[in-house]
Amino acid sequence: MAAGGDDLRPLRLPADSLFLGFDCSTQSLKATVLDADLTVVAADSVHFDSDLPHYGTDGGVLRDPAERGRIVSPPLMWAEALDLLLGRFAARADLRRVAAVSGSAQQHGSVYWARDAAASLAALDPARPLAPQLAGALAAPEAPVWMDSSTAAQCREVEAAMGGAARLAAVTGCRAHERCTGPQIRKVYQTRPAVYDATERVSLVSSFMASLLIGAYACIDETDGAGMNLMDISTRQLRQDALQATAPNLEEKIGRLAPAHEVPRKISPYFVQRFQFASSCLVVQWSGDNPNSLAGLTLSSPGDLAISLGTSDTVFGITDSPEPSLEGNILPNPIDPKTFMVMLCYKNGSLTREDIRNRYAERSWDVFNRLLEATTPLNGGKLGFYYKEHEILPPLPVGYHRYVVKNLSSGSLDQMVEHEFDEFDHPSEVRAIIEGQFLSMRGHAERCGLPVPPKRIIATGGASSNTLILKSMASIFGCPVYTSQRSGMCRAYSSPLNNVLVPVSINSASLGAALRAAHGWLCNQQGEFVPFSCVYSGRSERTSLSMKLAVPFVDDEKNIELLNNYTLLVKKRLEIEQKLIKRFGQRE
Ligand code: ADP
Ligand code: XUL
Repeated sequence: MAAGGDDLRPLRLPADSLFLGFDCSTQSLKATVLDADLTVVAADSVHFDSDLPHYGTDGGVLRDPAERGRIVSPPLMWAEALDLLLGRFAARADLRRVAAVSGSAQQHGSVYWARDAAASLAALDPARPLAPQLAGALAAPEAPVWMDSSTAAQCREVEAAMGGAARLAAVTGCRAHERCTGPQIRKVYQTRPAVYDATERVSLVSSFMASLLIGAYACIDETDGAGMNLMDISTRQLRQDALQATAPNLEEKIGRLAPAHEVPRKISPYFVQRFQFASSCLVVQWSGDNPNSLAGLTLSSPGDLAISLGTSDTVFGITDSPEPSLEGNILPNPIDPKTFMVMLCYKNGSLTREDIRNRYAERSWDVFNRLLEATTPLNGGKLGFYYKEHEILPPLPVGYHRYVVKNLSSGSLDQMVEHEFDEFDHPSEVRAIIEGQFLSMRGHAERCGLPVPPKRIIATGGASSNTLILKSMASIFGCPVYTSQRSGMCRAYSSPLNNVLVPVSINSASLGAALRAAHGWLCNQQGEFVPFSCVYSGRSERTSLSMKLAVPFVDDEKNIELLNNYTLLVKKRLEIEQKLIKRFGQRE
């Protein structure tokens, strides 16, 4: 077996093989295909709202008008998206070449399988689409997703039973956040006991999708499993006390947890017959979208910080000595069993930026960017706190709050004062949301022990295509910002187009899943775990994995002075957050 380290020579992947990675995120199902040289040869996506309008989702989710904060998605929509995307690939390419498949999915969401669902999964008819065959296999037609914030009562109960929020965070990797799967399951048990009783197995979105592919219940992987408040972060096993604090008979409903690199099974006959996969095609454990992004960005240096600007905004890095906190999440690193991933998650990401764009910038990113450029860094002390959704960090309900901070030039927090404001001029609103989000990320990242200032930031997610947004990120964090190649040309691999370059957009989570598929294939071939870098080492510069510098950071006098002023604004912002929590918040 190869030893660890970056100078590893890559292990050979079979010539002509392909590796398929999915990302079942909040708004879409995306897929990336890599060849044996790790070049992206195809990418595609199904957008839930527009491609599957019959599910009636908005941004991929359904909001319950009868219960504030209850946000769900239909699992059958994800199954139908899988069918649709594979149908498109099968029409263009020879899926027999796919040696392994893996995937990524939004974290925390829970799917409730009915009794005997395993039998339905094993007996799918390849002549018929997937979704209608699964309708009877679900104990509930809807899955609560990560955006749900209706479990505050269950969070308090679980924390109390586990000896408090800090202890729960120390043993499971995070306190009980509303989106965590344990409190979500407890709510189903308490409020819909018939659904809970009828449930044979609870899957996360990741293991639900893997179950479809293997035609049996797939294990929850240890990385995504850390977002449940049920797994011991040190032993990576379910904890009896946490299971008991959540719901009865839960252990059998969750099943065994497995490492992210485990190769559970071969692809099921349904996919072999319907889409012509080889029956030898391996299905590698699916995991969460943030862990897969970590893999796709090949994040391996503790000085690097990744910031994902998707539906949620997340900030993450790696460490070998994680410090549990009340704000962040600690997860096992999906590609290195010896280290951990530390992550912050914001619910007000892209959809809230879009709301400000729609209100103040004519619904256009071009206008938004023009307004951003028309304002100066620091925004004249204007600070915005925009919560279109009930926020996780800080825990605050829906509401927009605006302040103007005076005396920033005094250089002292004591002399700075703030005044509440109703609404800023349009350009200032635009700068206030962008600067506000990054000031918050910097302040909270520092409190969770993430590297601040980082050596560099690697930005990903939909909004990372906006260089002006990244420019603000670089000034506030005081470091250069890199992006993975978000888009580029790839060789078409269907026969009439062979070797013709076609444009694709590359998503880091599905790219990470495709790399994890290749890694799982190698682990299976070697009969043991091999370091993840064996997949890409020595060839990342030549492939779709290479990073490019999006915004440099020059540490001249002007930029350092600006950075120092941002440091003061970070402190002021955290102070105002505390005041807002006292006024509106529901938690300590
Ligand atoms: P997810 O994977 O969570 O479904 P994505 O990472 O695909 O989401 O990001 C989608 C978001 O990207 C959209 O909601 C949109 O607001 C944002 N986005 C796309 N282009 C831009 C842009 N030029 N500037 C800012 N945000 C953008
Ligand atoms: C992470 C989280 C979100 C989802 C959305 O804890 O809840 O980032 O994974 O994709």
